[in-house]
Amino acid sequence: MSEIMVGIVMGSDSDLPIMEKCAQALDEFDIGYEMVVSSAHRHPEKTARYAKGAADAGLKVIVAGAGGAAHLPGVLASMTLLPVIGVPVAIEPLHGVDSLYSIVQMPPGIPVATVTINGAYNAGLLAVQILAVHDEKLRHKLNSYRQGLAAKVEEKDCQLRDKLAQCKRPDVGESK
Ligand code: RP5
Repeated sequence: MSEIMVGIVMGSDSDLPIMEKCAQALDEFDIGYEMVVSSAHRHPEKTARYAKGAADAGLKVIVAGAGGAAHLPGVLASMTLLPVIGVPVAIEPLHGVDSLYSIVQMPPGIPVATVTINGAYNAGLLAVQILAVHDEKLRHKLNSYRQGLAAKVEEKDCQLRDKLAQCKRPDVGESK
């Protein structure tokens, strides 16, 4: 089993359907992780304990997702020197705009790298990129991943051209 490098923390188990996408990205690159429920408001002591112990536990990056008054990523970031990536989770009634603003508006001095609303997959990829700074093998994997993205764009371009060619109207003067 891979060494645990990333802590995926979420404010509630109701965030799991979103935060699973972070785990999916990490799985694709064989990065070990743990998933934890903690809460900046409902269990601040646990949140502080986790943040303070994360580096000694061997973690290299924390990905934290929460919805509403989403203070979890910022509170974790205030108590560790590890990079923290925040995922604003969309919940009713403000659909994640509240979470986004709560996470992205950190004061100078305590940064949180914020991804888009429900952007847990990209949070996972960003964690991989951070780990890849000191891991050449991982950089190769990321390069292949990017090449795969480019290949998909080419494929879609071909499909679109084929489709357009099939429904191409006759040129002016060609009919009659
Ligand atoms: C936040 O409150 C959690 O991150 C979750 O997104 C939201 C609702 O939590 P539950 O009421 O579903 O536990 O702290």
